[in-house]
Amino acid sequence: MTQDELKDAVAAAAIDEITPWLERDTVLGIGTGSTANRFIDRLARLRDDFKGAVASSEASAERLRGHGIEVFELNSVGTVPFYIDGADEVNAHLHMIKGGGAALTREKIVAACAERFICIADASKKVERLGEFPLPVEVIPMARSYVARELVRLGADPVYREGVVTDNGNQILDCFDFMIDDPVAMEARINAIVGVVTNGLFAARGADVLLLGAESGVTRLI
Ligand code: ABF
Repeated sequence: MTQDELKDAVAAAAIDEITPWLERDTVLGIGTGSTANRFIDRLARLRDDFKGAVASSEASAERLRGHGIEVFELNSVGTVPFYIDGADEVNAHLHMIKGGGAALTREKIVAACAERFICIADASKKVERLGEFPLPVEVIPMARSYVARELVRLGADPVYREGVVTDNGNQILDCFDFMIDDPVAMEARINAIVGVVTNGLFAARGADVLLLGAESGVTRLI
């Protein structure tokens, strides 16, 4: 199977996971990226079975609307029963690195408001230790150099993602050569640097369910 077929398989598994719980007033939290896009495309077939969605990026919001799915502001919704999103890396504790698509802050906000976070990923994303994928950190533009120096003190090699402005008008530093032994502690430590909006470690609030696609089929990990 190709990586795209694996992404499609986990998107289908996520549809099966949520379908029994959909009600007319259900608003779903929807993530960003190519795996989430496949989920959105499949969700379109169920659009009359639920109320709508909150999206973690403008790109996903546009895709949802394109399928006739109503998109709501998170502030008008409160909590969502499910947040379905991909990841760049995920470990056995269902801690993740996310934000390769620069949507990490909105993803973390919607995840915080979700009763259940369903992570959908192909097997290439599963790792023993987080950090091979460069950890993204969203920063307030005027703080970029200061935050970069603080990240060096933590052992990272931060690189400015040039030309990228987040949906919140901020910038991204990607931390290379930064293997992470304690994701919960490191998430808090980076977030405590003045000028950091958030970082791509999703550990304090990890996933509740991981649907992992491999040649042998989709495995459900909790
Ligand atoms: C989002 O999309 C991100 O947090 C992560 O960066 C990315 C995963 O993308 P893909 O599904 O395209 O691999 O979920």
